[in-house]
Amino acid sequence: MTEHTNADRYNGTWVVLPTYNEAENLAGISVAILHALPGATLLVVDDSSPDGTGQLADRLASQDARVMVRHRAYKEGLGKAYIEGFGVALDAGAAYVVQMDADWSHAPDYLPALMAAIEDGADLVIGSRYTRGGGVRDWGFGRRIVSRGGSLFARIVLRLRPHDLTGGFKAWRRAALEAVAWERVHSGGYVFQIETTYLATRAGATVREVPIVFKDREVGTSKMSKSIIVEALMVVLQLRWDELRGRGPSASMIRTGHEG
Ligand SMILES: Nc1nc2c(ncn2[C@@H]2O[C@H](COP(=O)(O)OP(=O)(O)OP(=O)(O)O)[C@@H](O)[C@H]2O)c(=O)[nH]1
Ligand SMILES: [Mg+2]
Repeated sequence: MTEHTNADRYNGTWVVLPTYNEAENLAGISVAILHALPGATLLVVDDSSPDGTGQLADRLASQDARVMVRHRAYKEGLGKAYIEGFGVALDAGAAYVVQMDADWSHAPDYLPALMAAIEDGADLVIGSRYTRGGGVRDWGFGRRIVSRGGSLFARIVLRLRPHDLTGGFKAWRRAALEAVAWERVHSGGYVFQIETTYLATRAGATVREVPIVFKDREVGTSKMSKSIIVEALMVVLQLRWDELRGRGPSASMIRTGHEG
């Protein structure tokens, strides 16, 4: 049994944080993330935000060796940013990878709870609004219906167990990330979260939910739109359709061994 100093705790864990115009949130959220997971690496993936988030990230990186930055030339949506960030983390040897939003919707206080479930053997942990103890704050009726309805729809159509399939606060064991058939991902915003949990599940990952209370962004503007919702519904139906016609992802069981 090795002694952990607090500073080493969560060594090998990478937190991938995609940003687009989060200059008002980035400094604070970075401190909070590294306070929650002191030995972790924080990778900011910025799509050339016009508000200077990328330069701010560079400054943070120059002040703290745990912070890294990946600059992307164009805004290509959350999914693409995540795929690139996951690749960087895996190439660097990450044992665990966390994904979360930079707008304080995903409270960094929950990070140790997500990591505890991973350390307990889960391959993928979902910070879940729709499991006992979870919830949402500051959302109107419409947004609640869309989010809950979207999760329920995907859950039924794709026959998945988790209750929150649209949330983006997740922790991955390396083997689970490696098992996802990334070439099948449509890479959109909202639907990316459904697809990755679906693909991990079909690859044999053990998925667990940990309750979180989700807070709406206070700074910046919301990007939710009708077209995003329609895209999500269509993609979910397409995934099931492909499966029924024998064109689903191959059931490559992952062998994690839970060596942890
Ligand atoms: N790199 C990158 N990050 C993005 C992009 N779109 C969104 N993000 C980031 O992804 C995270 C989630 O995006 P949000 O805009 O909060 O999406 P949301 O939570 O569905 O919508 P609201 O919070 O209601 O605006 C935030 O950290 C954003 O800054 C993108 O195209 N590229
Ligand atoms: Mg948000």
